[in-house]
Amino acid sequence: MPDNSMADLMNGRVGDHVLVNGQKNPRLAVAMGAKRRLRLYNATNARFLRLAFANAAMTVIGSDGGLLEKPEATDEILISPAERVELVVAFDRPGTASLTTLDYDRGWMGPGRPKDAGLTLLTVDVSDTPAEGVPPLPGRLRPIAPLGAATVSRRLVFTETMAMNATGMEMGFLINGKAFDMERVDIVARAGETEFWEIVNQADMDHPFHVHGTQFQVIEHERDGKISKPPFLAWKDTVNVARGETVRLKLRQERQGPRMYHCHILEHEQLGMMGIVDVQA
Ligand SMILES: [Cu+2]
Repeated sequence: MPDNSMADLMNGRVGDHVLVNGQKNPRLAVAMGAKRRLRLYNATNARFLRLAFANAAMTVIGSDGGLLEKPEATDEILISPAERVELVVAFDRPGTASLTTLDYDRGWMGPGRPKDAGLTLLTVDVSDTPAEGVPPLPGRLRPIAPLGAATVSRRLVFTETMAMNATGMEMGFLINGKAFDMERVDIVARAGETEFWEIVNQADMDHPFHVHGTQFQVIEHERDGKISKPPFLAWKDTVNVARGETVRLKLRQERQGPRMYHCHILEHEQLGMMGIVDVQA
């Protein structure tokens, strides 16, 4: 494997191909009218996947933390590195259906921005023999109780730094002005307490924020003064914080002990964008 280039260090290493279960554009055969439950996990290091299904209908049924309250039909989904989404895809038209990528600008720095659009990740051959006994999706999947009032508010500000040193340009990715330190506890939290976290991305590129030990509920996104709410309540442990965006969420840690929160792009985390939360009794 060649060493990371400067573009890899800045953007996170993207690689040359997107594979599905280790294969390049694998094929699946289904009968017309069949439904398939697909659990998508963006296990790439640094590739943002904005996905559509040509010739098939997608319904989101789950997120990072399991089922939603009810199925939600959608035309496209964005999954940042480490995010998951669970779909039911209906193949109602004979012919070829394919999972493809759309363009997404995550604030690529420098030259060499990969072509994100027009990749075919999975091809499905839909026969003209109708499928039999396909059950409808249930209207309700499970209840999700909203996390109640928070007793603590925290603000995490993401920034980037660039400096010249003897060997060239050096990037830094910081949270509240600090690079990660294994010996430093950044946040002390109480087990069982609901907290409000505001993740402010003042950097020039998107950062998928991930926290260990629990699942959170995104309350809202704010960008250019415009506030938007997520289309549905969901449990998540990773959320993309777009450049210039603020994401507000609620979370509760139940298990005691120290653990990490970080940007899920490996190079960003290695270059500083990580902190330690210590959960105490
Ligand atoms: Cu990042």
